[in-house]
Amino acid sequence: MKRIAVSISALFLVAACGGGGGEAPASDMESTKTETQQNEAAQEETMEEPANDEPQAVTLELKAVGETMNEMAYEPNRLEVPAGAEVTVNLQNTASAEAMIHNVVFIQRGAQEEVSMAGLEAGKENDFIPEGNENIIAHTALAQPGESKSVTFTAPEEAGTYQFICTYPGHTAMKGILLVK
Ligand SMILES: [Cu+2]
Repeated sequence: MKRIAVSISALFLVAACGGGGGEAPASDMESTKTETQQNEAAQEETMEEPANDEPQAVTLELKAVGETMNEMAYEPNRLEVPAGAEVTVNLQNTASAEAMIHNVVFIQRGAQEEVSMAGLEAGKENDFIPEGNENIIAHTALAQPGESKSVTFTAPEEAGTYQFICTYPGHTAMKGILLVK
């Protein structure tokens, strides 16, 4: 997104210089430049929302690994997606131990405790997902050992750091970072 703003600014500069003619006195050039810079600043602000760009589609593979509570983890524990992209995450539970049941829940940063507690209340019949929780961006269903579950969602428009967690009871050690760029 930054790149778009910069290239538009560059076009702007070229246009401003092209129209100025070679003969303009230095003071005029100076004022034109200042004006251009101001326009650039305004431009960047309005560029926050991408103009009718088609959303990018991204597919990511995520593994849940480990056979014990001590080993269990996401691989990788850091995912990166473009802001506003259409994201598909394939969660593959590689475990064979019975207790290794996992989901992946993408949440607002810092919301792990709240979402985990609410998930516990939601219970197994809801895959430990509290329906309608505003801290949840997206989630898969529970994946039994050896199973895979997918989820497709729109990445947040706001760039920044988000999290993903497993809401299966006792699995708070399973977490990762979702970086939205
Ligand atoms: Cu888990």
